[in-house]
Amino acid sequence: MKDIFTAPFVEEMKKMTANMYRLGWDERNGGNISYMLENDLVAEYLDPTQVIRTIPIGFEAKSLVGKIFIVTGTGKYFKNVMDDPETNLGIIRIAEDGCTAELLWGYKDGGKFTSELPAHLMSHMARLSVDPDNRVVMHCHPTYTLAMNYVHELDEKKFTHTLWEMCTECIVVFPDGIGVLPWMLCGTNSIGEATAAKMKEFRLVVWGMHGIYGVGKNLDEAFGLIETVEKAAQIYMLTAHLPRINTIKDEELKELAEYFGVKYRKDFLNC
Ligand code: 2HA
Ligand code: ZN
Repeated sequence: MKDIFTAPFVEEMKKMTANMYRLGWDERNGGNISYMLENDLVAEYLDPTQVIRTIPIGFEAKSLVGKIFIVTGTGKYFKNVMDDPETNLGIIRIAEDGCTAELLWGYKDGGKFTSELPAHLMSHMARLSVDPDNRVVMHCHPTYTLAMNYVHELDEKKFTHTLWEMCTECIVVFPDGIGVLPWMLCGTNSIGEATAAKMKEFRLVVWGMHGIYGVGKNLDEAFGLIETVEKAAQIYMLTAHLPRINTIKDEELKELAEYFGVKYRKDFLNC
């Protein structure tokens, strides 16, 4: 058996959480990540018959039975993952009943997965139904995106359109746009269900006045989506109070999307 501390997925989670912490997107215990792992790869590092303990997940994740995820811990700080991954992360497998998580490694201090596990697992289920390659769900509190929530209408078309106008690459990176939820109580199955419903259509979902969710086939892809939104939101917040002299026009956004061959939300443009 190989040493779990050298596993590529543990290494990736350490680097990603440290990076996101340094960007200021994950203050205190803010943010959470779940990353679906290849069962065969996990078996090189952990004995899959050795379950440390079981933890109820609070709903039924039938289509994820047998799937293994590495997930950030509840109340844990992204800042601390690098130095102590075994306390701040856990590796769980969804048990046969679909309602229980079997802990295979981590949460060493008796802890458990993020309080946002419903939103994560329900989003995994929704994304897998439209994209079988999806593996990552990422949530964080990026500063400018959050700031923008207070001064911009929380309307999917308008929010996406404004961000598309802020950087030339935006419509190419997230042509499918951004889903937007109003403020809702976090940590609940209800916000999980609402997020998952949006995830059938979008790879990015803003939680009004809270943060953002991004998904992808790997950590880089989910991060890259959020990073691009955050950059555009930063440009917006740096310019929103100033007279706008120039903008990327709708015909130009269309030209970009067509040149790069991306399937974009035509109904989010005004032409
Ligand atoms: O886990 O970000 O949404 C802390 C949060 C809750
Ligand atoms: Zn949050």
